[in-house]
Amino acid sequence: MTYDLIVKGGTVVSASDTFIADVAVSRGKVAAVGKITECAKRILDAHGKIVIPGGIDAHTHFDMPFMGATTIDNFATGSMSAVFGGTTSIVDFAIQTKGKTFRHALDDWHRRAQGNCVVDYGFHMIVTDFPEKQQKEMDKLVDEGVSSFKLFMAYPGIFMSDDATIFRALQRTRENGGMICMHAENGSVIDVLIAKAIAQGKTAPEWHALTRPMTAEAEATHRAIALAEMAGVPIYFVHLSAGDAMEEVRAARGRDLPVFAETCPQYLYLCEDDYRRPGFEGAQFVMSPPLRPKGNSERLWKALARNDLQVVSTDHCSFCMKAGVNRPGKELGKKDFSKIPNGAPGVEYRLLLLWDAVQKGRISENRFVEITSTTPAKLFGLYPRKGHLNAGADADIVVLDPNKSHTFSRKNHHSAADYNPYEGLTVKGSIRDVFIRGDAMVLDGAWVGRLGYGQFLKRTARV
Ligand code: DUC
Ligand code: ZN
Ligand code: ZN
Repeated sequence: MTYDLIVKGGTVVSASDTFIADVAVSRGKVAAVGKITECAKRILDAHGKIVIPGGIDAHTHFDMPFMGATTIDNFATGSMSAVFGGTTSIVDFAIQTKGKTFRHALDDWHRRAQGNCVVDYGFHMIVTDFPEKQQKEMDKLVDEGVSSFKLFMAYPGIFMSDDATIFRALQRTRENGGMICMHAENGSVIDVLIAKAIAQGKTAPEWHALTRPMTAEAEATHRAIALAEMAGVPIYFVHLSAGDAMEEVRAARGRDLPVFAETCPQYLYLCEDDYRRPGFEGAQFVMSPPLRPKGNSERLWKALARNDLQVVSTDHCSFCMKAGVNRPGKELGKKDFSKIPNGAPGVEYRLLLLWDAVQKGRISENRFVEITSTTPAKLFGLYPRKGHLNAGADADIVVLDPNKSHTFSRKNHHSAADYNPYEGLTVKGSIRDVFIRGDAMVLDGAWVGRLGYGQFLKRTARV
């Protein structure tokens, strides 16, 4: 037997175990894990290195039009950024245009991704309109592998759905096995607070945070849990930022409700003070929900360790600070924080930021794999194809060098964004090699892959 690849002698970390082993790959799949004595076309030495399943980022926005701007990262640059950060699969958000079908949006997003995306990709569908005919279309999408749907309780007039619409969508997933992903912030209250702040001349970036209080997130989280409970279905909260919202999730899970939530590295590593950086620099961090006051992140770290939060995704949504040709940037909101396009880059930094948390003893190495790969695979219909390195899984393999440091900077990241939210931060750990379905994309930190290599992931419905 000659394998295509053996990753030799690394410390293999799974969601449950850590052990030294060889990983053999044949025809794009993990063929065996253990002491492997057979030959291979390629042997990669991984002694002293960490070998993990490729990261799965269940929350990216590549090529996203929003608030009068479009993200600088399309599926080519966004996925390059992902793969250099050890993420081998993403689930991005297609956006339904009001009055149009899901199909229309899906075709559009397939066009954006196909031939460009390096990593394997699936889609969630952002629901902006949900009349009777869309309900039937929702069932079809689930059958086609687009099995999750994002609804917004924020952004009135753009994305926001009322409670009746949310409840109808939740009820439908009881029939079709889809999962509702919720952006939980009370958008109506936030709009009142924004209007008041602007009328009082409070226009600087920090007012983005001050007009989107924690309670607005906690209230919406509580309400959405109640709606899901009445519909009798699971619910998943995206980009949970506030400790108070986390407590709502925790309480619901304590009542054995199928409630799940992700947080994002920005809510763990940055805080509200970052909005007060000199000049307009704070605009880098304008995203929704906003960064929270110092001390909040400690609550999220504890919740992650306790499994009150289950996933860390990034909400990568990379608007540039400076405008480019035909491409407005965050400067749109120089005189009014509410016009700053919401979002920041993140897909490339997630694994190393969280590996740093392993070094600091915040989470175990197994929990690190669980929240970055195994659980997102399970919740979003990618398991057992992805999310682990047992025989039969896709050979999405990341080799991490735990002894080499990495300094985050816009000068070395692969996103096209003109800033890095973690500029200058050094962590212990570096992504050395990345394979997707057995093919090398990054070797020794250098690009060896092919643009457009990524395949569409037809995801399964909930079981
Ligand atoms: N939040 C952001 O910051 N950007 C895109 C959409 C969202 O919900
Ligand atoms: Zn959102
Ligand atoms: Zn998002």
